[in-house]
Amino acid sequence: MIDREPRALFAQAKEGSRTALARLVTYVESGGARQRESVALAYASAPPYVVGLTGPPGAGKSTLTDRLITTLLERGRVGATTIDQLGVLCVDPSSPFTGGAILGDRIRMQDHATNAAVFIRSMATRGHLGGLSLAVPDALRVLGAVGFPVALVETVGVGQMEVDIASAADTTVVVTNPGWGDAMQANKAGLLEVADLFVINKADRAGVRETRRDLEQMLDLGGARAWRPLIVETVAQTGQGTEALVEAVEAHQAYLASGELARARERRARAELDQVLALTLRARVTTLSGSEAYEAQVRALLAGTTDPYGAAEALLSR
Ligand SMILES: Nc1nc2c(ncn2[C@@H]2O[C@H](COP(=O)(O)OP(=O)(O)O)[C@@H](O)[C@H]2O)c(=O)[nH]1
Ligand SMILES: [Mg+2]
Repeated sequence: MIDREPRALFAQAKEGSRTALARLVTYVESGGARQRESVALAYASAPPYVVGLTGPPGAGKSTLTDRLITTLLERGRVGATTIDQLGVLCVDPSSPFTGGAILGDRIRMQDHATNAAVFIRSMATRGHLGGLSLAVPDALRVLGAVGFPVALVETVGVGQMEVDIASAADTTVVVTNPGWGDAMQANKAGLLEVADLFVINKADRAGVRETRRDLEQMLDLGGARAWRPLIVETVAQTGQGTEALVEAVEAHQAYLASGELARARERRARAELDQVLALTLRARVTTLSGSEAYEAQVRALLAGTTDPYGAAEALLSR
């Protein structure tokens, strides 16, 4: 019997119940009291190490994720982190329900779907407060709390939201293809900034050297920084380069271990708190503006007995 209460679900999920885990992820997606309770329980445990993959549709993210799952489980570790099970979130911000892109991803990862060591979950917008940009980090914390040491997040698309979600990872992998130089210019601001690693996937095609050169040039233009993103060539279809990608993840993880991981997580904690604060305040405004007290302030404004600032202060101090 699968429980409905978050606390019991966490206990079941820790014992290996994927149904219980799936229900917890549904709770954090859907909002409401169960979401609040699930999130509170999840944040009491350490987060997993998160590797995010982003890049344009068709770049090969899902195929590469599929390869990464195999390689990571075979190796059984990434850096100092032991991997006995792996959580994978496939995120599609543009889709209000489980749509075509994610269906394709699931088919590509189907071999792993029956593997007890792998939990694969699609997430799409459910329209609750904050939507996916909060639900994804919350779901990652749920994975951490039930014992997943490492999680992968694949986001579909290249909009700002996709970039935000993928870059909320400890290691962000931007997946490109040969000949992507021009598109890269267009996305420069968003993707260059968030990339810890670049993958030139479909390296079986022409133009790899030029793309690498373009990427190197853009990194040069970015000036000196503590971590210079590594560029890895892969052929996800055959698995070529997957080991090299895992080694690049390990190199970045080793760099983070010097204290940067804690600083990056602090930055993300602040950003998430800001986001929740803003959403909570906006929700409060919506509630207030439907209230009788609000109508009283409107009448006072029209009567000239208050001003908008005084009216707002009066409403907020209630
Ligand atoms: N030639 C070639 N095709 C690839 C490679 N990796 C993926 N593909 C193909 O590219 C298409 C899109 O891959 P998919 O993983 O769904 O891309 P996503 O949208 O980024 O998740 C599929 O038809 C894959 O078979 C590769 O390394 N070389
Ligand atoms: Mg995909």
